[in-house]
Amino acid sequence: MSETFHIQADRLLGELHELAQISEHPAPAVTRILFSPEDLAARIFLLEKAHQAGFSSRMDAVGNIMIRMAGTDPSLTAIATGSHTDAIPNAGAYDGTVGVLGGLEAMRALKEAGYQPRRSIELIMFTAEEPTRFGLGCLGSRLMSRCLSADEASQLRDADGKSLDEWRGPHCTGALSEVALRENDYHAFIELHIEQGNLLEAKQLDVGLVEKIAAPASFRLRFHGSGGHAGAVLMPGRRDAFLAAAEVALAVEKAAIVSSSPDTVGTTGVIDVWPKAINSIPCEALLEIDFRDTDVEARDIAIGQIRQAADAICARRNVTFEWHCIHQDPPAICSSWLLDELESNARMLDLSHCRMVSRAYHDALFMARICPTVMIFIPCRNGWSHRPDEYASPEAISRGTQLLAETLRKLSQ
Ligand code: HGY
Ligand code: MN
Ligand code: MN
Repeated sequence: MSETFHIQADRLLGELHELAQISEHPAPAVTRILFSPEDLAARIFLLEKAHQAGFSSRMDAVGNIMIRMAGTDPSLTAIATGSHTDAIPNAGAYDGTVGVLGGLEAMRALKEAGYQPRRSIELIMFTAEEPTRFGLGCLGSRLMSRCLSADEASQLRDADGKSLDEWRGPHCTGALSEVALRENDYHAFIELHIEQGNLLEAKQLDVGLVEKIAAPASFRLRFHGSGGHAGAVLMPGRRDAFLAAAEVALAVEKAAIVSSSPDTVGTTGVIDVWPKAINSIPCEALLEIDFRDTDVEARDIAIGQIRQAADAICARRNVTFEWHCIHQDPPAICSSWLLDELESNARMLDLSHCRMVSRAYHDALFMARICPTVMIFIPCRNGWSHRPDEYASPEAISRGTQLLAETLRKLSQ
């Protein structure tokens, strides 16, 4: 294929490396929590690169950043691409950033090749794809797609009780209600992302074309027992809140293992106890549970089993608990015509590929509610992600970016 544009892999890899240094924790770990100094610095980093390339930018009331390569026909809706730059504690350098900086590189390469789109091309850096600050992931894309109302967003509080409005106040202007987009405000949305699994590496394929994004759910459980002196209170009759929580965490694992679907996964990633004293029986305990499947029926049956197990465990232990659903989302089915488009471009670029599911969630899960959406996956070493040794090769990143650029070029003509 004659090169109609040139992806400058060195420039892209250099920027990924530069961005990875903007972190609350020392390299190779990457930590960038919503509206932290590191998150704000990453936003400035991206905007500087975008403005250097001659693109315009705007930011909405929750901090979603839109970077635009203007098209010649303003009556046409834009083609969008994008992902996130925020990162959970002790994460890696490629989750989300490949989609943001790869999208920027795709737009720059097209511009430098003298390409003039009819439809504008818009790169979106979504606010808070990770759930770390408020316990809810995809905050920016949920508000955009109206899966979260402005009122619900305003009620969010972080672990210290600080609200979203307090956090966004110094950095964003406007009402949260203005973030919502209308159906088909975008012609299509394409997200480039590392696979965060090892299928592509195992099959030695260049790219994955995502046809379905798993249905994520998460819950917060608070347990109430009675405390007491670790030495003086004999075992019979104890109401140990932590041990009830511990049994429920094992019930989460069991429900995922016995599920009829091989894609059911359950994780208890957050646990806390009070008063957290070695010689005091825990009177309170907290669990935060992440539970998913590509099959939403199988997921919800398993969640029902966890609920029943929690009722039985707490009744037996004479402990009470509250079950708070943080979110329980349906899966996203990606656009068939966009998948066909990606497939023909992958063939034309001689990229080996397969159609696959995404077990991680992404902003694409919510963009799919408001416009035709698809994802491009690239392989990452051993499928590792959300850990400092997360790694995608320069070749993989460059190939994924090339497919994205070609697809953006074709769709914006
Ligand atoms: O948890 C996820 O699937 C995403 O990485 N936030
Ligand atoms: Mn992630
Ligand atoms: Mn991600």
